[in-house]
Amino acid sequence: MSTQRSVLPCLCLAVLFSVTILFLDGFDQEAQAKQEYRDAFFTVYAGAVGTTIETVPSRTNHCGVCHWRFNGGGERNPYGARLQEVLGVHDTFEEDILSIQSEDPDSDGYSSRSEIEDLTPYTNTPTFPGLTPANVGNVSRVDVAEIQDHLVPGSDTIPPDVTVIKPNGGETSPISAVLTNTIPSQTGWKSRLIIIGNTSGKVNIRIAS
Ligand SMILES: [Ca+2]
Repeated sequence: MSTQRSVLPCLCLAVLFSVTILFLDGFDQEAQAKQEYRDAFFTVYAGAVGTTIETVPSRTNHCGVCHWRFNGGGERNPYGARLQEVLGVHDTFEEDILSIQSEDPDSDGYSSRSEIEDLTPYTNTPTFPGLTPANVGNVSRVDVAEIQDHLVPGSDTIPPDVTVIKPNGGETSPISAVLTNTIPSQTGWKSRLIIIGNTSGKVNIRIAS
């Protein structure tokens, strides 16, 4: 009896140890796989490295392209969920990623490729292909203020400051005359009426100044 009592705890510990090893091994494999997906994404979209969709001060080298939780793991956002559906379908992860880039999984009106690669005419791209103002409340482990301007492609909302150099007042010039402007962006703008004309007529242009 004494032998049985001493062997049983040993067996239990051995089983627990084996299960723990298997669990940790599985965890390591999952983490490695996710790192490979991340590496593949930023290989395909190398221009996005260093931008908000790749790293932010509150969570460097984050996993927010695919996961609600910016440190990775857990439920995926719409882009991550869609990518998960095609992972392994093609020969490489890069091809899996490219295969869905024309889709719009977060339904914000912009394809994932546009959100990630169209740097003009937008001023806030790359944007997250799986996040929108409507669902950004689901993210965690990140300072939302650092990402909220990079959810949907958009243009600069600060009107330009326009200085008209030619003509600069009173004189006439051909309608086809080219205005030379300096256009730094700043706040506190207002509209100004500028009249450009020749002997056959004139064109009124209202611009911001
Ligand atoms: Ca989108």
